[in-house]
Amino acid sequence: RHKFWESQPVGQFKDIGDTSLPEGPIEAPTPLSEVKQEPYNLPNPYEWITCDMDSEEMCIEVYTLLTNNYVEDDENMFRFNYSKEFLQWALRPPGYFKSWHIGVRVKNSKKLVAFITGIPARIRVRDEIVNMAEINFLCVHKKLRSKRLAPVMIKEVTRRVHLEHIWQAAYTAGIVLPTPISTCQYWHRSLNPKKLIDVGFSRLGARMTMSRTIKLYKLPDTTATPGFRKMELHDVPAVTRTIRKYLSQFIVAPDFDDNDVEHWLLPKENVVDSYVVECPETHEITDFCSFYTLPSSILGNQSYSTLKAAYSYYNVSTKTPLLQLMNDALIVAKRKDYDVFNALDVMHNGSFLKELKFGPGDGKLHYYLYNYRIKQTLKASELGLVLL
Ligand code: MYA
Ligand code: JJ1
Repeated sequence: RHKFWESQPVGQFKDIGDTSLPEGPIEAPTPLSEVKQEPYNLPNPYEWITCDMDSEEMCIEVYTLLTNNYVEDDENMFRFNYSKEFLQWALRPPGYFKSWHIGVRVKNSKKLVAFITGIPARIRVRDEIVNMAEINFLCVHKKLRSKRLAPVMIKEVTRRVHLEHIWQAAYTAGIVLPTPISTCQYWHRSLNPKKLIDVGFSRLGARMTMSRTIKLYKLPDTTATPGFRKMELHDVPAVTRTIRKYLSQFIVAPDFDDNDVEHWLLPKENVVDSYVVECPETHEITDFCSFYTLPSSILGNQSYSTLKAAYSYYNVSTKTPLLQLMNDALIVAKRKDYDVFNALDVMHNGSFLKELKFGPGDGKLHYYLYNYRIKQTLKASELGLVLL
């Protein structure tokens, strides 16, 4: 059934429930001298390239490939439309390796036809901090599908990750592969219900009119929490302390330091938005919330071409109730003209989704680890990790 994945060091379906298998690495690190020194062979018309994401031209090529060929919903109505600025941010975190930004192009025409990326991350699994690669943006041009290019790309990124002495990886996918450590549900909170209904993203509920629907999703113009403000550079140490402590309760979570927090959480226009709650008396940072911007192209609609979506990222509440904090996040997203606010049921998100009028979507997201076994499938609420 899974010729490729059955050959890889990942949890296998046949081993589910086998409690005799230990947690941790599935295979030991290969001696570096045994890591293949040359790239894997590609079918003849194609060649490998390393994508220089500092280059505006390269960035445009990658952006164009993904805009036309990346992830769609199950009815092919929407396609993720990551911006160039977003891709540069996502692919150049502290300590990134250019060699992990891998393209495949046609030798003759030089056209970019496939892409896969890795970035380094320290991920804690229970009480072990593991150096991993986060693998994302795997994409093969629509005209080259089902030719078994993806396994070659995955093997090539694995080889280049191994060359940096890293033996584990984390990734997410909308499809079931051998085997998820956890399965999450997407939830959606309408901010602009009329547009969402017009483009087929959502439907008018039973016994609902458009005007009742618009009223249902109305939000205040201003946030409710005293001291709620945009995160600034000087907040980095306090945010790092708050978020580290908060993430320590989850079974799988990133191990963020100040540099990571500066990169991943400092606001970047149209890429990532972050807010802190600064206690008006003590000036302590007590709470934090963030979302990233990932529009989708609307395929074949006469009136609209893009859906502006905010995706819940890391949220921490120590004083402000999470419900109130997230309502304030919805208010700022609405004010910034987002059409919808999306969230997974990870961390404590389950505690506010229904009350804040999120509804379950038709998409699921499966989380995976490469070369690291976890004994039991985790609940979404045990995950403290959000990939882009
Ligand atoms: S998830 C986003 C994936 N991208 C898309 O969905 C965009 C639209 N789709 C496409 O571009 C293509 O359909 C892709 C497959 C490229 C996805 N993850 O070449 P094929 C397996 C892993 O004939 P194609 C993301 O980016 C499939 O089960 N494997 O298929 C995270 C089959 O193997 P097996 C996948 O449709 C990526 C084989 O590929 C996925 O032309 C994490 C078929 O190959 C998938 N999403 O191309 C990658 N889709 O026979 C793993 C299909 O065994 C990283 N397949 O079932 C692993 C860690 C590596 C680093 C390790 C370091 C130590
Ligand atoms: O966005 C998604 N679904 C939407 C649109 C569905 C369109 C028809 N298929 C959805 N809308 C309902 C919203 C409604 C609002 C009012 C309250 C009730 C709900 O359900 C889905 C997620 O649900 N997204 C996708 O399918 C995109 C792919 C998801 C897998 C992502 C893989 C990522 C790879 C990462 O590396």
